[in-house]
Amino acid sequence: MEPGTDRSATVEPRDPMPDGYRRTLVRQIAQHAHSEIIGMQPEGEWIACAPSLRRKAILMAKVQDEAGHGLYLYAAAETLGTSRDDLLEALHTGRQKYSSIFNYPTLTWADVGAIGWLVDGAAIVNQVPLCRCSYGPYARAMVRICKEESFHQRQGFEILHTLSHGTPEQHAMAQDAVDRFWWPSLMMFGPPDADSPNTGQSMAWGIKRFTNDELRQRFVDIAVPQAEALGLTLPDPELRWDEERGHWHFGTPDFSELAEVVAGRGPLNAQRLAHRIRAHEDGAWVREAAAAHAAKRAARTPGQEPAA
Ligand code: BYC
Repeated sequence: MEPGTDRSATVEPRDPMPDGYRRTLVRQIAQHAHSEIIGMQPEGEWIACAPSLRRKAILMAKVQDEAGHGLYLYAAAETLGTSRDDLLEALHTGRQKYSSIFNYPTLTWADVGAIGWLVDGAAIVNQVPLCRCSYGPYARAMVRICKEESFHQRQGFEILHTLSHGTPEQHAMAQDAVDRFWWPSLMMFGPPDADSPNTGQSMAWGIKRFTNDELRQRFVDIAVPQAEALGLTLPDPELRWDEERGHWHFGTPDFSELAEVVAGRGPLNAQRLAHRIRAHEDGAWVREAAAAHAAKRAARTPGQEPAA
């Protein structure tokens, strides 16, 4: 049966599946995994400068969660017959992408709040439907990830709420962060439906459950009242309640900027990738030690093959 035809059944790793379905899943899950680990960088930079011990502990836990999400997702991609080494090689050589949002700088502490509120908020809207994705291992990974993302979103909201209700300088800092992260957050949902080459087939296969524009609208509808609760404004002069549609009308993101960032020409693309490659090289000794340890254990356990 073609994947996605029976909405209640999942496709499992050993089931037969069309090559294109497998390729699309590897592309999307790998891109998702890469986003999680590259996404550790913009916030990780603020761990040492967090304004209190409590904030530091919370941020460390969040950044560590992102590493965990990367792990679940690489493991899900591996069930499709690819290897972690191949996926990382594809990231490091630019053959596979990661989310555009992580190519923007985090200039102030308020940016950590804006990432939690807007970026994790957008991620939740995108990822909750993926819990019902037709590929079982991806859907199951998303369930746990979404639970953790909710905590991330709340902590971002709380940082911004505190700043927004603090001194005038703190309020201005929160507003500036939201002004910079609003449009890039809307771009996380991808190009408009009319220019999205993959959406139609991915929806037919039950990988995506909603289009890019549908999810973008859902995100705006959730964010507008939350911005009001924060005492902050969103930088879109076109924003207005559309009585007829029952949705917030919003302006068009600059999709040429999204195309530039996705093509590798965003503000920090080169820096993010260079940092990732350096971290991978610095971690070589850990991978070697882990492999040697596994081989030693396997040699001691009769019937078990040493790890490659
Ligand atoms: N950035 O046909 P389309 C997180 C690419 S991490 C970069 O609509 P599709 C978090 C797209 O790949 C959040 N590239 O594609 C972590 C395609 O190129 P290729 C990450 C983008 O796949 C740490 C081309 O443009 N979430 O939560 O149907 C801290 C045409 O697009 C982007 C996921 O990865 C973009 N924004 O739909 C905090 C979710 N948009 O591959 C938070 C899973 C589009 O054909 N992914 N492209 O050369 C998805 O849901 C889908 O892949 C997308 C794109 C909606 C992103």
